[in-house]
Amino acid sequence: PAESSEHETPRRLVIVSNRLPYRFEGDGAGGFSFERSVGGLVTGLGPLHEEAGNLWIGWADAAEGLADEGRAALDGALAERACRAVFLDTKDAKRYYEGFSNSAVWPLFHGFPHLARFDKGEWEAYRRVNERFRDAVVAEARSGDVLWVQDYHLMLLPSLLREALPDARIGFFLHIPFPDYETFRMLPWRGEIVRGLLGADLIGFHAYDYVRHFLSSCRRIAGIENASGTLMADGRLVQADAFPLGIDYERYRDAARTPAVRRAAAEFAAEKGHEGCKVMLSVERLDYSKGIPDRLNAYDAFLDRHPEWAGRVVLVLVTVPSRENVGSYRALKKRIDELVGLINGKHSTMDWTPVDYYYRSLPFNQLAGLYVASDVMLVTPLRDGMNLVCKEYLACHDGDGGVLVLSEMAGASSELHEAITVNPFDLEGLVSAMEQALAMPADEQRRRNAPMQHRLARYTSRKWAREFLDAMDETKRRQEGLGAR
Ligand code: GDG
Repeated sequence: PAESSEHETPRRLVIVSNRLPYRFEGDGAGGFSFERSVGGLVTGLGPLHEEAGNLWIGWADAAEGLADEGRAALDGALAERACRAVFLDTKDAKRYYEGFSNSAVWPLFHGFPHLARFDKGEWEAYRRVNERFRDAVVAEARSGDVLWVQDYHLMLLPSLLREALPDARIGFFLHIPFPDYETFRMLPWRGEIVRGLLGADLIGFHAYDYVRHFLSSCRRIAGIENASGTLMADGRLVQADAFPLGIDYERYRDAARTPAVRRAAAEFAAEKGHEGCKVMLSVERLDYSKGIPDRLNAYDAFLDRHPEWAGRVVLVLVTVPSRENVGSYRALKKRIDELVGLINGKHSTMDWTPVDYYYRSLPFNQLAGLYVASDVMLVTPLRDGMNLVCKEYLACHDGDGGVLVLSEMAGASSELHEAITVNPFDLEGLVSAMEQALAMPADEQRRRNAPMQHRLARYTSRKWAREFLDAMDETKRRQEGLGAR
């Protein structure tokens, strides 16, 4: 009987994340231009947001400096796109985003504690911003809505919402790793974060390892035990579980077959003089978690040891600008610029440059064209919650070869074991992986890719969202069965 009306009238889904799924710019005359944002989160949730009736609430980061009138105009334009903006105080926004989120949580959760800064003022701004988000969500929420909070910027929001809307359906998904207890305990506000998350009914992670880490922190920090991921927090049943995010497989598979993408791939090879070269590709936000210098050092060592590959291989390195106001990102950019310069200076010949380097974001067709044109995809992060680039590459090579070299530190590696797996800290291992990838026979490439492609085609981002939302329904039923809220 509990099944009843739930499946007859779909509930409205309210997605809440740091950023909205659009970038926008004012034209100075009260109008705005919008462009879909780039990033893992939007790739995953975009298709769901586009379904009728759903809503996305996020920070209007480009709205600073807009007067009330401008904000009203922006609100109107966003409403047409099923979005609602949260406006933040400029100083708080900086301390919350560049500060606590990206200078404390991001480095710590990715296992770079030496890069983490724990600043009380930034923590307080993080709390205030989470409260601003609570106010924005409460102003929009209708009874029956599913409130789905996304990611590490908003870890206090589930419990803030729970206080304001005790009966709400609240889900939380973390897109980055949850670190082991020994790392997490370094955070001065670890108790507040754990309790903040426990305001949700369902807490999702990309991988079981992250679930285990979270549960162990609940036990050791808050004294809350669990049975198979079920916890009791303040007398309320909460479930933690793994939901590995997939991609919109058909979109990439089909894009790879369009004339525009085929043309982009062919032009790339011809114009850059890469004909006759094997292409190794890497694409990511410029981020220290992605292992870019380690990969470049390995490529340098590979070229040292394999002069026979001179003029026959090129590494296309696409780094997308990210968090440029955070010091550690600027330092990394400098280091990568230098390394690319060193490698090209050392190995180039008059008609061959070993690293083809881009520091910008590419339009979708060009990105897909690059995937198609590449013989080897190097995805070697030092730590990555999931990583979608490796999945997109395989989808663009549907039914075909192409070699994926994948870090065992990416969440995706637990699903993609037919790839060449590497420890990204092991220079020798990276060099051997490059050798193996460049020499792999075509039939072996296809044999390895087929089962991975099959899995990715089945477990799409839409399926991910559906499973998460079904698990929320299930959690609610169990709560009702217990007579708990
Ligand atoms: C976080 C977690 C997790 C990249 N460059 C361009 C471009 N992209 C698109 C890719 C892909 C997305 O951005 C990147 O997603 P990733 O998953 O690889 O990495 P993060 O941005 O770090 O995402 C990650 C993810 O959240 C989802 O939960 O997997 O672990 O760190 O879709 O295609 N798109 C275009 N031009 C580019 O230059 N158009």
